[in-house]
Amino acid sequence: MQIDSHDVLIVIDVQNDFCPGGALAVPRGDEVIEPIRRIAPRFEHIVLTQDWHPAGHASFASAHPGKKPFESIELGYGAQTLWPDHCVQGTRGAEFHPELELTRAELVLRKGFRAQIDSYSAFFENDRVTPTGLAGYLRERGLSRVFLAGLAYDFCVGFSALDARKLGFEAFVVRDACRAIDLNSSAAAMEAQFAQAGVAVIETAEVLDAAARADAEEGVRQGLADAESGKIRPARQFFDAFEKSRIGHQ
Ligand code: VGL
Ligand code: ZN
Repeated sequence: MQIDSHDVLIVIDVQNDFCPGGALAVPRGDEVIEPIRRIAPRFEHIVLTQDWHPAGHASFASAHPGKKPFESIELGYGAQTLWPDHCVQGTRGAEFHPELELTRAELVLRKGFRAQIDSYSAFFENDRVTPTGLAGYLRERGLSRVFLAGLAYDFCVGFSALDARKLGFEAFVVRDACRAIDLNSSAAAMEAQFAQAGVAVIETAEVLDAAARADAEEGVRQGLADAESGKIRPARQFFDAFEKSRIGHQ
């Protein structure tokens, strides 16, 4: 696998509320930051998503009297899990984790801003028909392979990967750069769907190995080009010159 200019790293929802101490903390959610920062330099293109709800959002248990977080209800578009209030627009909880520091990101895509519809996927809201605009953005820029990392593996990362496949993108989930909520075995259920949809599950090491190989190949190519243009002398030439000088001195 080679990472090239058609690839984009999409970092999903690495926000304070999904990290330890946050309103909807994903267990060990902050552990995604280090691997994401390690792979990020390998990508020419980076997109961040930001869960971005108005106060009183329909996915909040607090908006439904008598309901508690992690219960499920029926909304106009089907079943919806209810969550604690989280990622409310303009709050500290909705901000990116301060250590993420991906200042190179080219797009910050906000989702979940419609009061009556939740949006797990970065491509479609939970009614499964309202687009976020991301597919058009990627297509217009010629970005055809998406690499996904962040929070949560079994919700926003997972649904984004499945939708990417539906929309004709190649999709790779970088598993060790994600953490799961794992509500009612949702992580295993999501992995079964990955297999069906053709979502590849990979590890950061595979991204880094691919990039290291590409760097080494580029180094060799550059070395040969420099030798050919006379910019550097290949080792063989030095060796021959050395041998000659030795013979001359015998
Ligand atoms: C998410 C639940 C509610 C996520 C967002 O980012 O996975 N999960 N809102
Ligand atoms: Zn949310």
